[in-house]
Amino acid sequence: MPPIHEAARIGKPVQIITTTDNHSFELNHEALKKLLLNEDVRHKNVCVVSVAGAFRKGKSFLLDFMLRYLNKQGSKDWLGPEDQPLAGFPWRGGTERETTGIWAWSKVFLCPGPDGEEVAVILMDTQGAFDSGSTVEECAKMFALSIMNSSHQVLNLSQNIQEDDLQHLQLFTEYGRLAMEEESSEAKPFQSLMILVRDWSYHYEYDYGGSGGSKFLDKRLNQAARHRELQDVRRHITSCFKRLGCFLMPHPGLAVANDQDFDGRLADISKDFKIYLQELAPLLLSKENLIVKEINGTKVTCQALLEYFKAYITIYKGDVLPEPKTILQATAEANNLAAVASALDKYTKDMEQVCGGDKPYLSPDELKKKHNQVEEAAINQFRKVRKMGGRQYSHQYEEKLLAQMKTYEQQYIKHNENKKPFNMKTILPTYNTPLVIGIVGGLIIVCFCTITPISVIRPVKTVKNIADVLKGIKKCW
Ligand SMILES: Nc1nc2c(ncn2[C@@H]2O[C@H](COP(=O)(O)OP(=O)(O)OP(=O)(O)O)[C@@H](O)[C@H]2O)c(=O)[nH]1
Ligand SMILES: [Mg+2]
Repeated sequence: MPPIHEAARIGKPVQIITTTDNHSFELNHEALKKLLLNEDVRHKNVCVVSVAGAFRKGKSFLLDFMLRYLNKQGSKDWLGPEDQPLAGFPWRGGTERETTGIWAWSKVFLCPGPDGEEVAVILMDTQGAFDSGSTVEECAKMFALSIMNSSHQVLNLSQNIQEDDLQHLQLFTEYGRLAMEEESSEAKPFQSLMILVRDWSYHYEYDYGGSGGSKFLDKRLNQAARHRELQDVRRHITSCFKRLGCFLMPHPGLAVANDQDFDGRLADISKDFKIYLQELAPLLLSKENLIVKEINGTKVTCQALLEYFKAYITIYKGDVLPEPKTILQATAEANNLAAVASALDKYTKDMEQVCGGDKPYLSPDELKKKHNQVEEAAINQFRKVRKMGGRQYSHQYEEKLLAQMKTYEQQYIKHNENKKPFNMKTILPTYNTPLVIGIVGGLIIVCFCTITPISVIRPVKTVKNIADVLKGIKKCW
């Protein structure tokens, strides 16, 4: 692994999904929470760029250039100095696989999105497919996890788009497509796929870059396939993605491919590769081309993405590939849970304004009134969000939201009680003043005259206790 230089200063790779010995997956919940629930990003819409494909084909290497682009916010000199080793997601030469599971860069980049809103951009690196240590099923699940959680999927291929590449893509995307069929047969389940062909050597037929890639892909997908099976593969792929593109990348030079001591410096990379890197990065990450993650037509925030990760890992953890119905169910569940989490966030934020730490004491009636308004606003927000699974299904989540807010309400009431002032001048206006004065006076006289038995006087020792007693009396009336 090359030394970590500039990239390490602004983050590090974190493994969010690990693979186990029995080809199952585990979510690194804490790491993902740290990444997605950070206050700066949790409410931002998210764009996830993920690179997947066969192992040992330069995926992590490419992502490290994407990191440079984001770090420099796409400025003219984003590629960096010629002699700087390439760092970030671990990459290396050799035959053995490097990346296992799914990794994300720990820094979420806030970038201007197409509508001018700030978008949280996450880079994701995935385990290479078809290495000798993984089963085809594991590869399918890994790809499905990557594609279901990303908005921009890059499929990294070597040299050409072969028929078996398309078939694998069909296998890997099948479950997502079927899952969405229940919702709307017209809907395309995934957003964007860019097929990135590395070491393209037929530039005399199709030029390097995006426009050559489009023509080539068009030819590959639309050429009259003789067999029905091949036509189905093509139909399937085009029905899965809202945006489908292809990019033809030149060979990076012999040092990159063969030299054991190559450390990623630009000086050792071919001129053409550098030219097309500068075309490729903005195609994925520039303001116009960032794609906000959407599920069922609703934009996904970082906070909501956490729910989707949790839901999808659960269904892909088992020994068998999940039924499409299960995926749909998991998506609907995550979708509703995300809406609950967001409504609860609104509730707590608004309640902080009402009776947070620095807010003055409120009378119980006042607190109740304000709480009800805040609660209603949170429920309205929950109802407004488009949710999967139908009304009846989402009703149970609304109930959960309500129950949670009731629990929080009790905490706010206690918190408010603790703020009850000791000062009589501030207590009095909250009660019926003449009545209070009368009763307090009476009680004091009673105490001092020691007419009342000691057991009654004892609890009325402090002004605070007196206020409590008054409250009790007031309630009785
Ligand atoms: N031929 C060729 N080699 C490349 C290219 N980009 C990077 N490499 C080299 O490919 C090797 C593997 O790079 P990685 O980025 O680790 O590949 P990976 O696909 O992430 O590999 P796994 O993590 O094992 O799946 C390194 O020696 C790179 O120098 C490319 O475009 N063409
Ligand atoms: Mg890798």
